[in-house]
Amino acid sequence: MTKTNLITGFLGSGKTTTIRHLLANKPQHERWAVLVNEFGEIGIDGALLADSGAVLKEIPGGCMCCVNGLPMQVGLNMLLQQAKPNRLLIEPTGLGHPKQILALLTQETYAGWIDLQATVCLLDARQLSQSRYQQNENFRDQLAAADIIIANKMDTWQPQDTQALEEWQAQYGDQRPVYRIEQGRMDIALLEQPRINHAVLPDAQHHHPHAQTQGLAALRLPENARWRRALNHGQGYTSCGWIFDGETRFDTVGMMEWIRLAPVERAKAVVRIPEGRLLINRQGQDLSIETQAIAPLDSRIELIHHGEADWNALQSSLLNIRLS
Ligand SMILES: Nc1nc2c(ncn2[C@@H]2O[C@H](COP(=O)(O)OP(=O)(O)OP(=O)(O)O)[C@@H](O)[C@H]2O)c(=O)[nH]1
Ligand SMILES: [Mg+2]
Repeated sequence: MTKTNLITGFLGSGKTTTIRHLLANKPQHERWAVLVNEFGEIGIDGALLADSGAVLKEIPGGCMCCVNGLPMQVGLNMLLQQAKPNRLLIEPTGLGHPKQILALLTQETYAGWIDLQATVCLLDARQLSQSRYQQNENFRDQLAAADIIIANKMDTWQPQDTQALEEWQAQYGDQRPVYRIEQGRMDIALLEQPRINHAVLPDAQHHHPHAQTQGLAALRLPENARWRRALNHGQGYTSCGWIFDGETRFDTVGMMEWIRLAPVERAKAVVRIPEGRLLINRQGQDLSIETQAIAPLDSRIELIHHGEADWNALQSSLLNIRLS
């Protein structure tokens, strides 16, 4: 049986950062796998987790109603049967609703395969006092479905955020533990906690058409194409992602500035630069940048915003920071 944890949390709360931390601290003799589903069509979290020593399966372009279908099950079955991992960590999209995925994991089919342990929900306490998050059904349901709450990004909180967290815990905590951490550094032993919370969640709203979803096809470039873009929308959010061929290189400083200044809520990129690879991850003002000497096979960029953004204008400036 594969011990399995769902790692939930709203967009940019620190799920991938936490999974990277957990993988870096896993028992050496154990094989771990990660199943990651992103809202954006161009998968980037996979690249962020690539060197972490885990067996990785990415399912891009979705929200729960879609991933609960075939791609999710195929990905899950492949991981369980081929990799036979000791532990599986599942990162659903930050805009996902946990009900469907918990229903899938507790299906009879998986009874002999999956030992479902604690569901861990990442929370950025700053979001508790913003009505846009408070009123978001996914944000609330992710917290309601959790066994363990990990309040991340402590370094960024003001006294009113700590107070909002304490108030939230008193009102909705339901005796569940809330741990305060930074940079996803949660105690790995918490994963062993049992799943005890069987909160009855409402069904997710299913009215979010995927007009331009390209699914797995977005991961590949058509023959002879230098780049393509893919859009997704749902739950009041839109995403625009670009994938560029392995020959395309970007100006390093230009790319960092483009990501920093893009007028969107969430931005991620793994791109080829003259020095090798540039990884940029931005949620609001939280920004992390890494460079690595090994060049990536292609370049991927993903932006996510609540409501519409001027993707064409962003695309024009992006195309201008390519090096010839
Ligand atoms: N200041 C600060 N930034 C953090 C912390 N933890 C994560 N971040 C940053 O927050 C951003 C989002 O982190 P991710 O781990 O990618 O978040 P995620 O929940 O996986 O995001 P999605 O998969 O897009 O929903 C990144 O820029 C991280 O570097 C923290 O403790 N403090
Ligand atoms: Mg992530």
